[in-house]
Amino acid sequence: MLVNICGCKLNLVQGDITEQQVDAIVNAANSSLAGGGGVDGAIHSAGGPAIMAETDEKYPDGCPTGKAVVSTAGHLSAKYVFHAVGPVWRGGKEGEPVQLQSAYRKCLQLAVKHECESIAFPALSAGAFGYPLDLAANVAIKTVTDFQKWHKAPAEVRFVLFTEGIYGAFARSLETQIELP
Ligand code: AR6
Repeated sequence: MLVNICGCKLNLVQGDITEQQVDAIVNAANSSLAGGGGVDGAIHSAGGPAIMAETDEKYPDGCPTGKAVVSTAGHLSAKYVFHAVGPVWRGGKEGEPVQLQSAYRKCLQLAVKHECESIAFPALSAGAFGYPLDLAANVAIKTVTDFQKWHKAPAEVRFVLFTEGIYGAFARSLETQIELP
């Protein structure tokens, strides 16, 4: 599903984020940048050890929740990996929506700073971190569309959703948040 937001593309696809041809791929990391399962495991496995070597050296204290840091993409075709730390879901009253919005925004800011035309996001926090899928999709879509409206960048934001169910949740959220032609 592809829509135009003030001249920028917002694209929803079902697939594996490590296979995307984009300038920056976003990792769903944890605050110690220690690696793990899900997207994190897939990115380190496909990208090779250069990614962890760089994050260990540059960010020995890790990355706080709601922030993101940049590294090489190793063997991946992207130029960069942005390691974003979304919140662990604790019921929704511990600041999770603001933290999730912030994690997306930091990545979008990094994309502008590093002159990335295209960036691919997974559904941050919606796996091991337990954020309810529909709520996570609403935050993700709202944050990206607001950013593209204000900054007219990045030229393409692609959400890469792992299953039909996750894709469906994002597609429903997008349909309700924007007026489709
Ligand atoms: N491509 C795209 N999406 C994927 C892929 C993939 N290859 N693999 C899983 N997903 P998660 P989180 C989906 O758990 O919730 C790790 O252990 C998945 O179905 O990767 O932010 C880290 O080290 C879900 O919809 O990230 C952290 O400790 C979404 O990506 C923790 O998990 C996010 O799931 C982060 O948890």
